Amino acid sequence: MTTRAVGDAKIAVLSGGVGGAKLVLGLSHAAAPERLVVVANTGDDFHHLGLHIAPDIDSVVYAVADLADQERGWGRAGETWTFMKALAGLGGEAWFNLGDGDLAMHVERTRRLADGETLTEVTAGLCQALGVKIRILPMTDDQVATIVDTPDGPLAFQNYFVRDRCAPKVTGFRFQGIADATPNHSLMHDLASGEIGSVLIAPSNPFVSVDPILGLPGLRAALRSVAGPKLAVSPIVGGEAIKGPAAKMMGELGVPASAAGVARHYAGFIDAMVIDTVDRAQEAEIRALDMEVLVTQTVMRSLDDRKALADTCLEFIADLGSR
Ligand code: FO1
Repeated sequence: MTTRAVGDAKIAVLSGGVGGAKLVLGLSHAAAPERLVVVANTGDDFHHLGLHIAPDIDSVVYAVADLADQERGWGRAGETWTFMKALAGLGGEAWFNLGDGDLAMHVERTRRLADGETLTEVTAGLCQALGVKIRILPMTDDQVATIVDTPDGPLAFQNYFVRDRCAPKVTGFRFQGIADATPNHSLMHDLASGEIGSVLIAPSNPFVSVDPILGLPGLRAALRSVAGPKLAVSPIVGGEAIKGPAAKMMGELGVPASAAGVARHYAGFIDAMVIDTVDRAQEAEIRALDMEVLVTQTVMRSLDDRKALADTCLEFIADLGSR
């Protein structure tokens, strides 16, 4: 096994959709493409209208390809909705919005999968077509489906998230198929050969975006054994999620919706947290979990914010690695 200096080695970035995609875009400006190995959650993937939809992969790909709709946080900018309107007019299932340009992504992904390519190969092909140079890997090529448990029974993730607008109370999560799934082969190869020098958990939902990745058999241990720093950027700022239901979920699960609550969730796996300046008061509580803490501006409104947070994370990784 070769072990490179942390400052040169690859970084495994664990990411969900919206928040994670913003940081990945910043990182794509701040680091050489060959240093980044983005591992995208596929627990949100589902089959809909005969298509394989992979929302978190696409959010990251669109962000880096500069195609993302910044307002919505998902799908493409400048979309048209002819297909959706026609589908609704036929009385079809129109609760999940597929823009015309976005639709092409799902049609092409589904075709390639049916032709026998793995999701890793399909994603690499789509990235190449869109000029994305960093490696974006699905967490697994196998099917894993996030199930949201509620007092009224289980819900498939997109039914909970989009159809029911995250309204049902959450009592827990399950990741169907995870016990039989194999973590991404290319990632496992890089981990086994010592190519990965650090692990960065993007500001994504800990329960439904990051836990499915860490729950894949053997992956948590393989990531934990990376020699360099393991850190997370808190997706909770001032008690709220920047976007999405993370804070609501934490409240319903009886976990404090705070940066410290996120740190506690990852305790024993990570060595350091990046938290926002508004959460400075939680620094001591997080340090008591045996973690280093970096307090900085983490809210990414502009491209400059994304690049600045990426630069800060890279400097923190180099600093932690040199101690
Ligand atoms: N999110 C919504 O809130 N409403 C939608 O209609 C919707 C459509 C959609 C289509 C493609 C895609 O890649 C993502 C889409 N999302 C939509 C977002 C998606 O449900 C979430 O980003 C993730 O699954 C949570 O990370």
